[in-house]
Amino acid sequence: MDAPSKEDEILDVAIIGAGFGGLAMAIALKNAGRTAFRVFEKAPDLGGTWLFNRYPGIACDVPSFLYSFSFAQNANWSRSYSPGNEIWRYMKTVADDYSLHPYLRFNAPVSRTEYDETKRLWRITVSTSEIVYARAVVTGTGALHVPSQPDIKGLEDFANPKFHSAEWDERFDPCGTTVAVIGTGASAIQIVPSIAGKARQVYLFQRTPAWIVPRFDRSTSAVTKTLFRHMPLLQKLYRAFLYTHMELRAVAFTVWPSLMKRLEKLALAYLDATVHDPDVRAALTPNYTIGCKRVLVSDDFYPAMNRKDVALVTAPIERVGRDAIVTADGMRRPVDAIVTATGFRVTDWLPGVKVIGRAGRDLTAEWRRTGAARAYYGIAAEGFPNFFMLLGPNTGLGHNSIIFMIEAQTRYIIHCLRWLWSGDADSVEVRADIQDTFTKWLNARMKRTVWLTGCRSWYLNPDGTNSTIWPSFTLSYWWRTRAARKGDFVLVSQETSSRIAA
Ligand code: N01
Repeated sequence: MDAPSKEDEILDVAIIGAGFGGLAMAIALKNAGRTAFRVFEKAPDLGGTWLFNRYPGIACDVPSFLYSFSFAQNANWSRSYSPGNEIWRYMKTVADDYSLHPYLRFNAPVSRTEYDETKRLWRITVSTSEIVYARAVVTGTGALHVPSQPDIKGLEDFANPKFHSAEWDERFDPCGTTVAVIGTGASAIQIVPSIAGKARQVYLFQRTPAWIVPRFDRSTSAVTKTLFRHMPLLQKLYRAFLYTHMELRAVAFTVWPSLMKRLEKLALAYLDATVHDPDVRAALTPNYTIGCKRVLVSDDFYPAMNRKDVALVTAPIERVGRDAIVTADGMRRPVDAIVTATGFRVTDWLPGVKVIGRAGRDLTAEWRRTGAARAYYGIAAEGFPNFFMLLGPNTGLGHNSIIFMIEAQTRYIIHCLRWLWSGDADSVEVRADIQDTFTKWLNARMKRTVWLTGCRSWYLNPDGTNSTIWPSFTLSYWWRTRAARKGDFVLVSQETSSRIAA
């Protein structure tokens, strides 16, 4: 049971991506007693976001005791918000504990997956020419990994080191240098305090100020670790407390954004108490509803802004010279390195993978044409049988741990796959009318949320619609996806060879 199938067999499931999603799916398959699956990962190792993002100061903005699998809890988190490298090592340990390595294929980018309606199989192109067949495909490609580079005149010709936050050049030593950081999102506010004091000068180029609340990060005491190791129930209770605490925020995010005013007051009080210079304080004060962009958590970003060797630049960047940045006010600042902490191409779904479903339909091309990615609970799309997504459209979160969503999705997908395994069907595809009804509900629900209160954010498509965030409580997502309903799908069996609504 524990050995994977031979390479030339038809796979039960091909998983794309070995981040949190891909690992969770692999474990769910193993738990279901399936072994004929593979995880195809383009990188040389597992970890996804936590493999790629290696910049100084990286940590998750969700507490570690919650940002981890419910079934693989770790009593040894070093801090409430443990560093990125520790999260990556946790993922490696989970993969070891569940003996996933025989199922993982690294340096194996999937470039295309096409549904063969006659064979009812997915034909998957790995690298450029290897072909693999699978009955089902599950994508765990994540959203936050294709760097979004700013379109700034001259940036290409900058002669000194320059790199995106997610492509941190580990050979670069900031000591004694002048570093420009462009952007003030979650990545930038971790990078700036980490290099401040080492660099001779840091210039932080801000386009829009972020709402920032204190993180209250602290190291986990030896006593806590011992208690959690010996009393796992206690750790579960703590996790439940963290979950509930974060989940309650969904009331303000998704039902009554006006409740955000209280959080705004707290954030402003924190800004006032921490940043000394009134001009810098004013420049760091956002003018949109808190939560509209991701709320950032940090204990050391505002204190770093008090340093003499850290300067906030709010004048728009006009151009980059060979060794300097020139702003619209005519100022030229010579810099030794530029870090573009400018986010990710979040709304370019399934980057690098062409997904061709029934009748030659191209999933991402359709999404681009309609202006927004849509899928049933972000998991299944009409026209794409036996194809499932982890963290697909509208399943991102602004208020809680994404791993909760991943676990709900793997459970749902296993439900659907069981119809294939039991012989009830050879193909399973969400019904078009069910997906439409869901999309209408989602759009109506979204209107009430804080994400549509008027700001520019990576949550939104160019037309201002939101196809990234789940517009409600995670508890409601869990409840709605606790079991897949056959009635929501078209199940096709080989015997009849006809498409029948179950
Ligand atoms: O990216 P972002 P990020 N000129 O898109 C600015 C997760 N994450 O990598 O706001 C000048 O948030 C842009 O300005 P504006 C987390 O979910 C988590 O920081 O568009 N500036 C913005 O300030 C997070 O939300 C963690 O006006 C330009 C910044 O760049 C998500 O990843 C750590 C510009 C981009 O901010 C993305 O975070 C890291 C331009 N041309 C990431 N273009 C943790 O868990 C963009 N900007 C800790």
